[in-house]
Amino acid sequence: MCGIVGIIGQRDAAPLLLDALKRLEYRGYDSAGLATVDAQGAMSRRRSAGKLRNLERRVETEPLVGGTGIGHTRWATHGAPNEANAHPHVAAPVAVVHNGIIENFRALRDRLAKSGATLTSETDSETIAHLMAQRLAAGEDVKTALLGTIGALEGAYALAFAFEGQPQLLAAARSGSPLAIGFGDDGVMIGSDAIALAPFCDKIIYLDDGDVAILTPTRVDIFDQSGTPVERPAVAVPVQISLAEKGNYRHFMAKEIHEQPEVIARTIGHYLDIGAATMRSDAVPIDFADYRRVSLTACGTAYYSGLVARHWFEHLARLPVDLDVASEFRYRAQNFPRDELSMFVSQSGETADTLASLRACRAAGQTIATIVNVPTSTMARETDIMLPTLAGPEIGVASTKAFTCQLATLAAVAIKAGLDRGTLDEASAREKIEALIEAPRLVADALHVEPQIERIAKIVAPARSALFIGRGPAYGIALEGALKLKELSYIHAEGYAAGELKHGPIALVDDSVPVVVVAPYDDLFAKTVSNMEEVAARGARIILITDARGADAAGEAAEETLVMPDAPSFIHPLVMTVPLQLLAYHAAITNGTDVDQPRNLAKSVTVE
Ligand code: HGA
Repeated sequence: MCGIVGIIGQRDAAPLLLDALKRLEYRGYDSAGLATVDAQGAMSRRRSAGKLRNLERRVETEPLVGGTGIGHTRWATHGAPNEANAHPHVAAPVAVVHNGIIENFRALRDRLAKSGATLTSETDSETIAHLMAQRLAAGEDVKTALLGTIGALEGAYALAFAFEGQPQLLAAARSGSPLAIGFGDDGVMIGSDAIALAPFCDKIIYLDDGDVAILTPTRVDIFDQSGTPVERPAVAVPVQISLAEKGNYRHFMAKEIHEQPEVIARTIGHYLDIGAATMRSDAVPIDFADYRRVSLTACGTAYYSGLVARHWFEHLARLPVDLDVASEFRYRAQNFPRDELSMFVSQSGETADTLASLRACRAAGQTIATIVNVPTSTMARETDIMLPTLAGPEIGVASTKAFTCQLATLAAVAIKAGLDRGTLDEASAREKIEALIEAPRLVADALHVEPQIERIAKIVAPARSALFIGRGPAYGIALEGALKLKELSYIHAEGYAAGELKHGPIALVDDSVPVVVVAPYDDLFAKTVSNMEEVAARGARIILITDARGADAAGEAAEETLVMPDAPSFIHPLVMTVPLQLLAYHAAITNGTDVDQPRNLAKSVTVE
């Protein structure tokens, strides 16, 4: 959340900064701003509320000169998303852009106000510019001032600074929120992630937590918290990152939904020897026989992958799973015994709560395994065992292909756990592996229901409220379906365990509430159908998502039935996810909402 860029180059910085910000807009898009410093040292700033294109227009009419500059695209945490709160914040001679939350900002604001500073925004971030400016005014050099400033901050930050009067200088710091420095033909750059820097840089350095950096055109000096110089390795920018384009699709989300057969296949190929239908022995370097239970922690969509995976681990490996959302788990983590296995799931590998949970488990002496889509991310670097999802860059804010790749990875890991623990014999493991190998083909088949879903989306789109129900592995999928619909179309949607409906939410049901029933033909099918009948009896408009056998056995209650390809029950969650993604997508199109950048949301949630 919040995208940060900076550059010291030969050409005008503004177009490059805007270009890099476009690649970061998925991290926040409620306002944006730039500050540049020209060759004489004069600083200018442009900021705009709303999307980045507003800033672009502003810069077209009021151009910015200067080869050095910083930029920001914001997802507001403190203060409304208006121009005054947009970054960069300036306290002469300092301009700063910030990603994160300064938790002690009230105390800092009070202190600054008492010392005569005039704060012009409601943000926590502006305090950083003033703290830095006061230290420089007191005669400190930039490095000392920066170390002193961050010493006063509590919370999380990635920071980039530019300085009036210093056209060849930028500074940066990170704690909690990610930050990278890149080197390219256009100069030296700062960026929140490799995606921002990919077109400009071949090599990047990731700052570690606590690092500060001083950048000039010819050198980058990095120091740890104590001011001691440190070296951080330069890594090549992953090539696939530069491929983050929409292609012929109208939205990134549509492209990402349709990419699923390919990226699931790629992910499965990492864990399974497809030809031999066996596990790749080195892909999951965990011996699950060593553990009596595991914890599984994630946020949002990734948490729902955990909900499905808990079912797999408990059924295939008889391994109890303590599943929690990371924002709760991080405050429980200290209660877990040493020598246990903690697993984390995150698309970006930067999710603040999940990262904090990971660190709490590490401090508690646990072994850490992380399922992550960005192999260069902080979580990927801090984990003991990295279990990659190979979904490629996911730009649409609502997660689609990352989710199904998380499911594919967790399915493979659960099979491994069953083998390790002797709860899954070779023949049963082979059956599961063969099922998983079928997933890309069946997901591709599932995409063929799109024309029918476009029509059904017109039933759902006008609704004020919708319910999604499922049981067993389909419960997590129902929750994910409800989350997708609310994220994209702003329709209130509740996901519920089908058996829970009668304990409350059934009170919501009338003929204005579509109820989406996720019921593949499995052991729990008949139970879910009973729950479907209960809502049908109360007038609900039912959309049943099932397969051919389910459609035959379901009776007449559903107004619409979406028939998914027949699939082995193990991979039902992967197949059943597709129509829910398409339903949310087409409901959003019908309602005219912004599919790739839904209101109030941002990707890569780097604040608590
Ligand atoms: N707290 C700052 C930055 C917000 C942020 O990093 N969001 O992800 C603000 O509200 O401007």
